[in-house]
Amino acid sequence: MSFLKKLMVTAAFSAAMVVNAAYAAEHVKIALVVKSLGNGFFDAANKGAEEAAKELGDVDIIYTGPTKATAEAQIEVVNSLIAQKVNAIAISANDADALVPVLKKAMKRGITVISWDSGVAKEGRELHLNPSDTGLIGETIIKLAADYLPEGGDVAILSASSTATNQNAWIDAAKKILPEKFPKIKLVATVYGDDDSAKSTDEAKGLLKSYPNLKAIIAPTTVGVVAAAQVVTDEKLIGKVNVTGLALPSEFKKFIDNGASQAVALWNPIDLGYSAVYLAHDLAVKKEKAKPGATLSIGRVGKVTLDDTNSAAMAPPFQFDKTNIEKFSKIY
Ligand code: RAM
Repeated sequence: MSFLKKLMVTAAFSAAMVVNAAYAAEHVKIALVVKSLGNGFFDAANKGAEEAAKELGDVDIIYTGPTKATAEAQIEVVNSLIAQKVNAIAISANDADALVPVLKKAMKRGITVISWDSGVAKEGRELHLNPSDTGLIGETIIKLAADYLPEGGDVAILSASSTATNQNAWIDAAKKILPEKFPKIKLVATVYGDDDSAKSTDEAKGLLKSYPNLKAIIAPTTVGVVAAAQVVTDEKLIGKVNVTGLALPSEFKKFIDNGASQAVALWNPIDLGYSAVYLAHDLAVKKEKAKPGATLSIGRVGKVTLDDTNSAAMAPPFQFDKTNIEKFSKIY
């Protein structure tokens, strides 16, 4: 190789090195850790995460989670993200406390940690983003059943896992307002389908068997609500048992159409993933600091203000029924 050619090759090589180094230095690796993979709700959140990454320009998203919605499996996932030296972890937790030690370890190594959707206890993250106000969701899930039970009656809850922070908080809130606001509604049982279709199906069948007078199944989980509506459909109980709760319109439209459900609710999961990435990014690049009272940007979704536990809520949920589910089912 001539001297000149050698010089050109070396120059091109160094330029590439500089670009790579800049890329590595500037790109913020944000891991979106979900309760479990294969859940359409989280896939929709990931769409929003990718949208935020594109908009921010300097973000790479690592979408990850265990196959089963357990804290133990998520601890393994987090350990591997620490080893990969990601810049930020945004987690929807399967347990508020069990993940604290591993997330503390991540923070000690300089990784920004936030929780979203399903929270981690205060000491295990910098901030938590709730989809909506917890009390409002608790009231909404009962109202969704009560609206179609003017005479009142027995209802049961089919939840996700028994340690899920978000569902437990909504159920607590629902139980609190029940006696005062919905005196004719009687909550006879709460069971757990672990955000697993097969387990949720079994639990829904069990409820119908144990409580023959059941008027509604309330499933505050997008996985459980589909399983319950399918069981009510298969057991020819449409018109007798109303299935309601939190559902992804794209997965649930057929059960509004066939009458297994009158109405369900949810916030926008795309916006939730988008907002989580915005927050994780701004903390990771030190543009913002998480502290009580701080108002932080969530891009096109707006702004949130942190409370004294460094938590905030994104937006109120929407209700879906025959009049609008078609439209929303095309979005998420
Ligand atoms: C399931 C998950 C998620 C919850 C939704 C409503 O997909 O449990 O955490 O927010 O339902």
